[in-house]
Amino acid sequence: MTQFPISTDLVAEHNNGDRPALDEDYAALSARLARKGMNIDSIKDQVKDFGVAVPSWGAGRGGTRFAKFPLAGEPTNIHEKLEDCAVIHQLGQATPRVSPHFPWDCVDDYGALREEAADLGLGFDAVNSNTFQDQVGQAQTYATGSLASTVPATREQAVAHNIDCIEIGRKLGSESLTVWVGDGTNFPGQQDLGSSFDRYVEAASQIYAALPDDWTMMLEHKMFEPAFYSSIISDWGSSLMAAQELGEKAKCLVDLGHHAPNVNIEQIVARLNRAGKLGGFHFNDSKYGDDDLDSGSINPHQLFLVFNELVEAANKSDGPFNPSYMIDQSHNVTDPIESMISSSETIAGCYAKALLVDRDALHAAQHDNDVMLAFRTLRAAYSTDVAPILAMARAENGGAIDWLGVYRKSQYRERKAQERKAVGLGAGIV
Ligand SMILES: [Mn+2]
Repeated sequence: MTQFPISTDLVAEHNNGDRPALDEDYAALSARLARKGMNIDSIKDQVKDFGVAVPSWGAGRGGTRFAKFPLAGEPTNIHEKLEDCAVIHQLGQATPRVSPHFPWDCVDDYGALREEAADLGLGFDAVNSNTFQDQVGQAQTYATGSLASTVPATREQAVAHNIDCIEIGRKLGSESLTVWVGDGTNFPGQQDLGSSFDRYVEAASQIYAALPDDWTMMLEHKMFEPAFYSSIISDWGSSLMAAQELGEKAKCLVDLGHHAPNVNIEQIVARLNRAGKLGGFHFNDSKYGDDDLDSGSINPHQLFLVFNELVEAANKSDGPFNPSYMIDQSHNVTDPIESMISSSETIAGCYAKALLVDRDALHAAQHDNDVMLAFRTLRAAYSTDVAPILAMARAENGGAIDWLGVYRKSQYRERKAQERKAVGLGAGIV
C-alpha cells in the first residue's frame, strides 16, 4: 500500500467538485479534435504514461550566488526530500522517479532507501556524481579540475567517486549515471585546450568501463560556469565527441539552460538523435544564462519545439525511443513542490501539444515547400489549450484536478514547518 502524504479523501473531495466542469471542457475539446480526425483519449492515454524525474536537490529552496532564503518546512535530508517528491507525484501524477545526487544524498543503507521510496510510490532515476565541489576529508581538491585535472591522483579520486555512484545506483534500481563536471579555465593559457580534453576522455573511459551493460552514461554539457574562459564539455559538439569515443552506452544530456541565448536547441536535439546519442534532458528555462527557472515559464514555445522533435524522432524510430526526462531547476522564490508540479504539468502539456501536430499535413507541406502551411500546422497544435487533457490524465491516475488548490488546502508545508528542523541562512548555488 502506497503511503500518500496528502489525504486521499481531500483529493477525492476536491476532484468530485471539479469533475463536472472538467467533463464539459474535455467533451468540448474532444469534439474539436474529432473534427480534425484526432482521438482525444489516445492523446490522454499517452499523457497518462508520460513521466519526468524530479531532482532530489530541487526539493529544497535553491539559491543564487548571492543568497538563499530558506522556506519554513523545507526538507533537510533525503528522507524528507522523498516525502516532498511523493507529494509532487501524488497530486501531479507525472513524476514517478527521483534523481539523487551524491554525496548530498548519502545514507548507510541504500536497500532500505529504495524500499522507503517504493512505499511512497517512487522509484529512482539517474544518479548524479559531484566532482565540482570538495567534500570534508577528501584527499585531493577539485579547485583546478576533476576528470580533466592535470594531477593524476585527482583524476583517480574523481573516477573512483563516479564508480561509487554507479554502485549506489545499482542498489537503488537506477540505470544511468549523469556526469557533469565543472572543469575548465578562467584564464587564457591556464590549460592546454587539446590535452585537457584528452585527459577528460581518458578518465571518463575508466568510469565507462565500470558501467553495467544495461546502463547509460549521460554526459551533460554546459557552456560556462564555474569556469568562465573555457569549459571542458562546453557544448553538444564536445559532448558528442566524448560520447562517440567512449562507446555505445555513452550518450549526451541536454540541459535546456546550458546553451548560449537563442541557440536552436530543438535542432541540437534532432542532430543528437540522428547520431544515436540523445540520452536525455534536464528541463528548466532560461532568460539570460543557466538561470534554472521553471520549465516553460519564459519560453514555452521552445519547449514545445523540443517535444515536436522528440515526437517526430519517436515516430521514425525503429526500436524503443526513450530518452531520459528530468527536471533540473532551482526554486528561489517559490515552494519547490508547487514549482515542480507546475513544471511537470507544463512539460507534459508540451508533449501533448506535440502529439497533436498533424504529421501527415506537416510532412506534405514541408515536401511542397509550403512554408506558411507548415508553420500554421505546428502553430495549430501549439495554440491548442490542452489543459483538459492534462487534468483528465491526472484525475484518472489518482492525482488532483486542481493540484494547487488541494496542495494549499492540505497545509502540508505548514505541518512540515512544525515537524522539521529549520534550515539555516546560507548562500550558494545548489
Ligand atoms: Mn543540469
